Amino acid sequence: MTDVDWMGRRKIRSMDLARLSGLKRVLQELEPGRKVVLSTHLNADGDGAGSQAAAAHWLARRGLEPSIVNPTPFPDQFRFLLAEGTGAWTPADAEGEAAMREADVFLVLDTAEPSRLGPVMSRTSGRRILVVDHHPTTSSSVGDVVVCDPTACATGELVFDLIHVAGDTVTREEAEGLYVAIATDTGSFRYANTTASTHEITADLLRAGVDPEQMYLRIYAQYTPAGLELVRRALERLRVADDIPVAWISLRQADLAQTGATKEDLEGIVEYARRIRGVRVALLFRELHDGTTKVSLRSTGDADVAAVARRFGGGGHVKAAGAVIPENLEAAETRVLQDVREALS
Ligand SMILES: [Mn+2]
Repeated sequence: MTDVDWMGRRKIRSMDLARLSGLKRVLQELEPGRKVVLSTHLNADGDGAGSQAAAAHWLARRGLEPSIVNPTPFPDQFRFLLAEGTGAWTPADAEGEAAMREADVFLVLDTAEPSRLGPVMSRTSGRRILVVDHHPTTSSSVGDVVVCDPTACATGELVFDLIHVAGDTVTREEAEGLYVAIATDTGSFRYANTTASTHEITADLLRAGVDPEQMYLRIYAQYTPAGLELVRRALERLRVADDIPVAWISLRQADLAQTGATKEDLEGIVEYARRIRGVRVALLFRELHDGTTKVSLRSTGDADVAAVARRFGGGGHVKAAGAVIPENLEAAETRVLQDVREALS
């Protein structure tokens, strides 16, 4: 098997024509010299942050001027992915504000929802907005040029394809960002969105120099004593329904405050519920500062948790979704469990 053609040019991975033509249109907007603001959704995850970091490395290499400006701070855990001297800002930083003011174009990754872009959204007016995302589009989705492909396991997959459509081969730095993106969004290649393509791309990332063990340590071996204390509490709060295959964990503000755990420490907590034998829907309820409740929903079977989330004004993927419910913890639990019960029946 060869991944170059007879002229030594790297082959473009075979991909869906709609994706290919969309990525070509995105590429047309990314001419050398342009100032690009890269943004992603509130509370960037590994896919958002990893895709941004990879895109920033790549755009700089192509002679553009990328800046990362997110509605909430870039995760500390993934700062190692950024080029030395590259900042990652929020609209509250002078550098972030300046980057948005001077931007020729915004490249929005891993979301197309204006509400999930927070204060970044209002700064895009009058600029071209490019969207590269793998969430299903909704009526409120934004973007002048949009590649939105829910068949992609992660936005990182689409950024990988974008780099290849441009005729470039990923560098190790870019590959590390894309590996973080893909590994986190597929639950380390275990979730239903993991495909042969996922592994083919990942093979290319390893060939580019990614060290999987180092990535594992960066992504997962990150417990702090406070984070572990939060896990202990989460396990105490874990409940399993006796009539339906549903398990859930509920955490209060006090659980974060008393343990000293951060929002990042909540990442992966819902997995403890998902990993119980026979459970088909796993939920994490979390009391927010204003007394409302955030719910994260995970499905391990056919149940469409995105449909449940949408009923509460949220959204997401069929098997991973979320919503903020304007009720206290107990009321939110009751309402969501009722809807999940119906979704399962
Ligand atoms: Mn994603």
